Amino acid sequence: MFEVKIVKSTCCMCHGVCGVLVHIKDGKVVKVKGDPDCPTSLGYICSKGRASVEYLYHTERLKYPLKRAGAKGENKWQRISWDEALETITQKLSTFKREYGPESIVMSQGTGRPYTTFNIRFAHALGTPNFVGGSHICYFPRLIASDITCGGLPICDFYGFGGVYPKCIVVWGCNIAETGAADGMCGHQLILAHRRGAKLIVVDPRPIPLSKKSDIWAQIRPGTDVLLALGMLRVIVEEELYDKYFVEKWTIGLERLENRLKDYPLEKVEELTWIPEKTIREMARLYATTKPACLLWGNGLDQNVNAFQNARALLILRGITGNIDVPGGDVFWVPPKDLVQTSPYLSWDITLPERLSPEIAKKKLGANKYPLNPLVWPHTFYDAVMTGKPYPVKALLLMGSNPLTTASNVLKLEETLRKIEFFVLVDLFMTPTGQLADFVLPAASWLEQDDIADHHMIWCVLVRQKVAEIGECWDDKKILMELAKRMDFGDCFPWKDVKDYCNWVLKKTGISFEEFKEIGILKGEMRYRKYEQEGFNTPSGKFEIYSSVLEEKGYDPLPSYLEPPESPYSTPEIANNYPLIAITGCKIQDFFHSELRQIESLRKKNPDPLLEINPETAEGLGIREGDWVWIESPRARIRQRAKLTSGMHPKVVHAQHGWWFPEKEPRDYGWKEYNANMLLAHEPNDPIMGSEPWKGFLCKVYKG
Ligand SMILES: Nc1nc2c(c(=O)[nH]1)N[C@H]1C(S)=C(S)[C@@H](COP(=O)(O)OP(=O)(O)OC[C@H]3O[C@@H](n4cnc5c(=O)[nH]c(N)nc54)[C@H](O)[C@@H]3O)O[C@H]1N2
Ligand SMILES: Nc1nc2c(c(=O)[nH]1)N[C@H]1C(S)=C(S)[C@@H](COP(=O)(O)OP(=O)(O)OC[C@H]3O[C@@H](n4cnc5c(=O)[nH]c(N)nc54)[C@H](O)[C@@H]3O)O[C@H]1N2
Ligand code: SF4
Ligand SMILES: [Mo]
Repeated sequence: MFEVKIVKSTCCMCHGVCGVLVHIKDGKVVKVKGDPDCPTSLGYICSKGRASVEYLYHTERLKYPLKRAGAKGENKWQRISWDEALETITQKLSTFKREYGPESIVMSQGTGRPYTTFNIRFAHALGTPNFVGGSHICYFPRLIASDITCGGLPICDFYGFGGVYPKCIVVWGCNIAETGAADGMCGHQLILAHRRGAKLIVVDPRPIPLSKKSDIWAQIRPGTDVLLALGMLRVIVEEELYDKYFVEKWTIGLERLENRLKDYPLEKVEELTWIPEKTIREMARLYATTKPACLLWGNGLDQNVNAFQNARALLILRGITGNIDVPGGDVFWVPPKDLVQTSPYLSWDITLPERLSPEIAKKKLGANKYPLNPLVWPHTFYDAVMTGKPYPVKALLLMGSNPLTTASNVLKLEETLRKIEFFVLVDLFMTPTGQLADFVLPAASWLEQDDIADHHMIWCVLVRQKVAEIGECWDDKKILMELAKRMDFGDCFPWKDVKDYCNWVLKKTGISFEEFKEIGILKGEMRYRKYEQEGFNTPSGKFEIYSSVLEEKGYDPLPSYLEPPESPYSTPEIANNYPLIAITGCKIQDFFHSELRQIESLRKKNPDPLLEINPETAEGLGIREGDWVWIESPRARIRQRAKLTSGMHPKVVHAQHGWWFPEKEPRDYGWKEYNANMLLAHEPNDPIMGSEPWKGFLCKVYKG
């Protein structure tokens, strides 16, 4: 009989925020359970976390480096050693750098991962300003709007450090109570906060578990959130429900906002948002008069032409009600002291001149297009590869993304990936995107990594421990370190190995990584109302209702509304033929974007892609539960199975994203026939961030 050894770690089957106990028997991981002592998750674990063991030992994992042996996309591969892979990649990249400049090499990744800062560091060290990603449709509209409005990202204070819990919670375009975790928070905390008796307001076009429990559910027309927020602001200002002391002392621009609000009478807001005026008034009063209140926001706000102004309006709601940085409100976390979380090479803003030569920073692809977006807008990258303008783009180093199934304009992307001269992908599995690569390198899963998990800089860091090794899979951090050493910038990665790096992060705290493994967590010491000592980190030092940064960049300094570019109001002639409004890619618990389709326990529960549709709408179209249906947008059509969903708005449907079929014959794994991303438009988009209307475009549905 072997003893079961239990190791404390932090799950990372999603963004990773849950403390877990990894059970090891006879040198093998046998179970992963929630850790009740972990304060971020309190024992919570979701279906993905439980499936970690299946994921770790999955037979289809990539286990050694692969080099393309046939034509691109032909699915012929040759096994090679790490040495050969790294040597060839180094030679290729060095040649491009020398002959075409570092800007000819593009770095990219998908969603945020534990190695994100390493990746950006690599880009800086290499000297390329071109880091391509989906920042514009995820998180960054909220992050950058927060930076310029109040100098940081406010996050719900569910933990009671200040002796108070939220008494009113607004959940706006965010479903983490169901999906599990996002943006540094575990959804379980939201459920607990609600159980403590807080009032609950939900703004979501779909019925979600929390909308059923809410005091008010605003079933909004997709893409009109900024209007609803302006309506609420109008009530709050008119009825003088705002925090007069805070507004007077710590904000600028209320008068100008008052003027702007005149353009948004509640009848107009009601007509366009589909939320009755009475409900808007109730929401505004409940939120503004129940203190403290916090507001949790999500992807439902990021993916439309109003993304940036949505975020601005929701920040102003928090600001004028005096809920910023107060116990139980929306706070700026204080991360643990003395932890080296960043370095001169680690910054979201890869174009900061002191980090990159100003000459080359100016060469960022589309530099003037969306100056507040630190990343390159993907479509500018596709154009550069296809046309060779403004300069030749030769290589793509893509870590952890499957954009053929998660991005938009995917047929153009496919051409781009075929055309680019050199394409390296790092992933755990072969994917549709991987099919087009020249090299595919095998990455380690979270159970094969040592790390200090920093969760978007919240109030603590947690330990992640390496407990397994699969084939020749490498931690992404190690891959970048080793590649940097072979290129000419090893000095920017001055660590012997990943453990050495972990010790470097902890150095100033006085504890070693070995000691940290025992402790498991380091906490920051929370302080509230920090602005009273430090002001807000904005040009005026105040909370900027009227944004000086937006004014300077030539954008609207106050929230304003754009009608979705494809809607019953803006394009009635298209709506005649495409009468329904589609939202896409609302996350489900069992999958992470395009991932985990090959994990049997999870796939069994979700064998096919689903379209959520109101039962009466379905009946009118002759569609029954489980029928295969066509979903057609003005751009393409795909097939999914109907899931009749009572409570869904009769005019709105939801199509799942990220679908491909690992079990189908490569080469294409069926990604063009079933995935909602085929339907998307990428233009017109948000003027500030380039956010695209993936939630809220026109479609029709019929039996197929
Ligand atoms: N229609 C529609 N599309 C959407 C969305 C939507 O709402 N609607 N949501 C969007 C959002 S919010 C995002 S963030 C993007 C995400 O887009 P992606 O990041 O492209 O999504 P994933 O499917 O998670 O792809 C990640 C790939 O990385 C691999 N991977 C996982 N972990 C690791 C790791 O540790 N190291 C390495 N090297 N590889 C790893 C996985 O196997 C997978 O193949 O999708 C977007 N796509
Ligand atoms: N299980 C699981 N967890 C995940 C992920 C995953 O793929 N799977 N992905 C991770 C990532 S990268 C991210 S960014 C987060 C995202 O997590 P969330 O922020 O929860 O994002 P979504 O599920 O895309 O959308 C949230 C809600 O917005 C609603 N919504 C859609 N359109 C609108 C609209 O126009 N207005 C409003 N008010 N609401 C709207 C949807 O109905 C949905 O319920 O989740 C992370 N966590
Ligand atoms: S929510 Fe995320 S971190 Fe938590 S158990 Fe699920 S996959 Fe793991
Ligand atoms: Mo995301």
